[in-house]
Amino acid sequence: MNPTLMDTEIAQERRLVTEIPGPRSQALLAKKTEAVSSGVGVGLPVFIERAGGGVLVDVDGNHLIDMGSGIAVTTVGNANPMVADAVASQARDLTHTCFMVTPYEGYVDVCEALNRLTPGDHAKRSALFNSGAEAVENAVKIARYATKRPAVVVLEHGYHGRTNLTMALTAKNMPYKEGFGPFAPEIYRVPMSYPFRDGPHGGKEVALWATTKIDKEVGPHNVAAIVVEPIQGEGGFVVPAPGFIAGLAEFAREHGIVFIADEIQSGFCRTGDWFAMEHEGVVPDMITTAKGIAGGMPLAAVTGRAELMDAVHAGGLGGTYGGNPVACAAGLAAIRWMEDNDACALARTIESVMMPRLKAMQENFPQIGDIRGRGAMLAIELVEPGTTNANAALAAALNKHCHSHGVVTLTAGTYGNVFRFLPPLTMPMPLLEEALSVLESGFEACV
Ligand code: PLZ
Repeated sequence: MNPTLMDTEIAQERRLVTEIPGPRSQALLAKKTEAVSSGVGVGLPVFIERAGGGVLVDVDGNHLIDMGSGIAVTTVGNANPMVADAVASQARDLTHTCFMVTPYEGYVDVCEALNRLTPGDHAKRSALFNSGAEAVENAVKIARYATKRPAVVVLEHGYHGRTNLTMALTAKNMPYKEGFGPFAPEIYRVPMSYPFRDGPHGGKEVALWATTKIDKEVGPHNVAAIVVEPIQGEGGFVVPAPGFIAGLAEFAREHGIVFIADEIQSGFCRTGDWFAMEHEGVVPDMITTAKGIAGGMPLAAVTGRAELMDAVHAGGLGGTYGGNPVACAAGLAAIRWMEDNDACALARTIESVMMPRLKAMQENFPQIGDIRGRGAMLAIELVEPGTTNANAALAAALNKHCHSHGVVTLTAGTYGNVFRFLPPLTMPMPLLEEALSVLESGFEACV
């Protein structure tokens, strides 16, 4: 492995020195309960102090294997030294001006990098924001402005954020939407290709169901944008069947609808390509990015066709912190790291180690109904053997087992029965193997 990948002083091992959570984490959890809104939950209540490579170190000194990257954020590794140096140096020079008041070069450099790296060789422009949800909101604003149309089409199982508009775009009620309505109007949800659950119906056929619904129930001339995740994130790493994304994109093109790829979770080398859309052979009109873009600093973007991005009146887009100089410096460093270290190849190596292990587990444990994803964005869907009936209880039990054995794992999916893997690309292979062994012992213990 390239030595820069392992540029951390943290011992790359799973080491449990207390129960999980340990006494100091438990004390902090009690403090959290008193200070933090209970609406903000935590998946695994160990308080983290340091992290790097493939390891999170908690306040009790436990070393945990990180199979989540803070939900696909620390793709270049946590506290990546290139990112940390760029952040420190930028923070000493300048922390903020507000780009809309007096600009600075880092913002422009991030936009140039995005215009260069995102799919398509057409003229592009970008605008920067703070969070994924904010990027999606702005993509919709721009599409509505440019098309002068109100409607937005999204997919079953999709996730786009927690703000009012993006909650409306998000499919799943609990925990994202319950009690938080009323939601923004003019959002229409159409079928998503879900190969594990679609029986004989292929991507083109499901795309036809979706476009027919738009045709009959919305009217394509009313639709500003179709927003899709090329691989769904929170929805359970659903990889649509071939032809589905292309079918929707073709329909969008025919009807002057802006085709928006939400690559907030799947982007920046996560799937073994810079962007998951490349695998579909589709060039979106607009793409939203966040998470992996800046190694943990809050940065998000909309990148799109110049004529769309330049349609909005000056002053129509912005925000106090969007494209903050420190976040931009982190983004540029993270992008440089991904280019220097061939991050896409690292993601593919992770897939090549994980896939055979997961397939071998499936032989022994028929509760694994489906294995899917690409690169370092992989998941297993858990079912009652021989059926597609969701087994959310097993997902929860496995998650608990992994947590108590020092592996930070995440679940996902509309039915809560998907176990997903998002390791940082700096994960040492022996640790990856060990995390899989813990999972395997979880199956042995739980089924
Ligand atoms: N679009 C595709 O995956 C964020 C959500 C975690 P923000 N996914 C993690 C949670 O429970 O809040 C996400 C995404 C896709 C948009 C978003 C929203 O990004 O940065 O969380 O706003």
